[in-house]
Amino acid sequence: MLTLVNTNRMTPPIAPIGLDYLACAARRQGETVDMLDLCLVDDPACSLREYFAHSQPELVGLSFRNIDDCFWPGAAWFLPDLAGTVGLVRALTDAPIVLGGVGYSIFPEEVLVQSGADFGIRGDGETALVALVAELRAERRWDRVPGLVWPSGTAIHANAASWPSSLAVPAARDAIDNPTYFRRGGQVGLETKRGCPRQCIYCADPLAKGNVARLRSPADVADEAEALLAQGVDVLHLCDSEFNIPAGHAHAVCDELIGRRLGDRVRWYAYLAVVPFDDGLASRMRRAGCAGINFTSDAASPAMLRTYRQPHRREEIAKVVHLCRRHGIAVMLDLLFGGPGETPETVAESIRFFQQTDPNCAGAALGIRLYPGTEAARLAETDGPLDRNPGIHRRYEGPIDLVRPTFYVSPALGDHPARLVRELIGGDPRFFEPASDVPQPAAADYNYNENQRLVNAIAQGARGAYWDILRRMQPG
Ligand code: B12
Repeated sequence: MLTLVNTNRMTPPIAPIGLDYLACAARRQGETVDMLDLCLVDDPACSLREYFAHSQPELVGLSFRNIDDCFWPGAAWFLPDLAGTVGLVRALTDAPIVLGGVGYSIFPEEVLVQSGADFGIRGDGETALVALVAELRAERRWDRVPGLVWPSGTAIHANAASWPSSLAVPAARDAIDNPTYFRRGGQVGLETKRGCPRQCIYCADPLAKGNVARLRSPADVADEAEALLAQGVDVLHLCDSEFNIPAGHAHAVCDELIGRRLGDRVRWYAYLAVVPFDDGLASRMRRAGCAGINFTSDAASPAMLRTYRQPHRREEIAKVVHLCRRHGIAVMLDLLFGGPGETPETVAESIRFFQQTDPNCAGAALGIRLYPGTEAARLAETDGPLDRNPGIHRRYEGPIDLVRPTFYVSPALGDHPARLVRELIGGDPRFFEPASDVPQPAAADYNYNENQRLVNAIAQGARGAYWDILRRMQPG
């Protein structure tokens, strides 16, 4: 018997869809699976004690979705909480403990060591978890478990990441309490693919999901939407890095949803790259139920678009906004201020351009969360070693440790970069502006970590992507 534990307690709560898939896949292989969802209980330690007083699983799997909130100046870090949960589980059961999830997969060795777990699985969990259970029962050949990371003596061994090229993800979605997540979280996730081939210099997705898009069959995606609909969940958020990469698959998924008349029964939101996007895709997405798109636009200054390695030109940003408006799709543009080479002039240039294109809203994030091995981390070092780099923003002392939330803001933005960006936005209500240069309690920002405004709005019936809920609450 296997016990899966969701450790993510952030609010508004996001359904742990990875665990939904894992439990369903393991049950199909004949395993008995218990689910312990610490997000939906009042006292996690008490729930763990009660559970292990009566259950003796062979393996306990903990999911670790977010290692931090990726949001400056929030910079909340969740590894100490995970280590606490591992310690408590260890005290309550002799079963080995395995970790998984995106937060784990970005830093597989560091999180394994610092949390004290026995194993980790980097990448997809469906096949790997069942393979681990099989090895625990038989020869214990850890080298045969995809993505497995494990300590042996003073060394850490790591198999190649578990990124199977053919995706057979179960579509039942019946292992977690999706209706409660819908009621408290306002939308529930659904994947059409995994992995991202784009080159954005700052992104962690290729580290956790691989840099090849691995596609699900459109029929499976539609089956899953129907399974969620049958549970009363009719607002979805796609969990693809970018829905339109590759575009052919996006068209095929939309056709399947339209063919099953799901477009009339569900509303959904997605992240998209600015290119490729055209009238045909916008129209299909709308007919398939798409209510809103968040585009990874990053900047409108040509210099910063080049730095971020975005393949689009700013004219294409204006085009996608226009197409969304024409087809009645709400549109958010995501901006990332403060990358290497950013100056007050490039910030002003981007803001002016976004104001002219007139999206429903624009998220003005400030500061790049640096991940090891990314081009952003390498470029940041051109301002000097990270320990003495004037662009580094962090809330911890001592040597630079990228496992902890560590951000880069171009030093050319001065000592108060958030104030500068806010002044340039000039109170335009379409922007979610950087909160402040220091964290504020109950800040009215668009960090979805402990966002009480969102929690309240959802409790009062708001549904949809969080940006869509928040922008409807913006003054003006
Ligand atoms: C969609 C999405 C959102 C949507 C979620 C919508 C929804 N209803 O689900 C929204 C916009 C709400 C959102 C919010 C946030 N997100 Co987000 N999100 C994503 C995205 C694109 C997909 C996540 C997902 O569900 N994937 C699909 C599931 C099936 O995959 P999975 O969870 O990884 O599970 C698989 C494996 O990891 C593994 N696995 C999972 N658990 C376990 C457990 C065990 C034991 C094992 C063995 C394996 C295993 O097996 C699963 C199946 O193969 C990812 C990036 C990405 N491409 O993954 C970012 C991502 C996870 N988010 C991120 C962040 C930071 C956040 C926020 C904190 C941002 C903020 N400050 O507001 C919030 C947190 C919200 C919350 N309550 O947790 C970061 C996390 C990085 C980090 N440093 O930790 C990511 C990686 C984006 C990024 N590149 O920076 N997010």
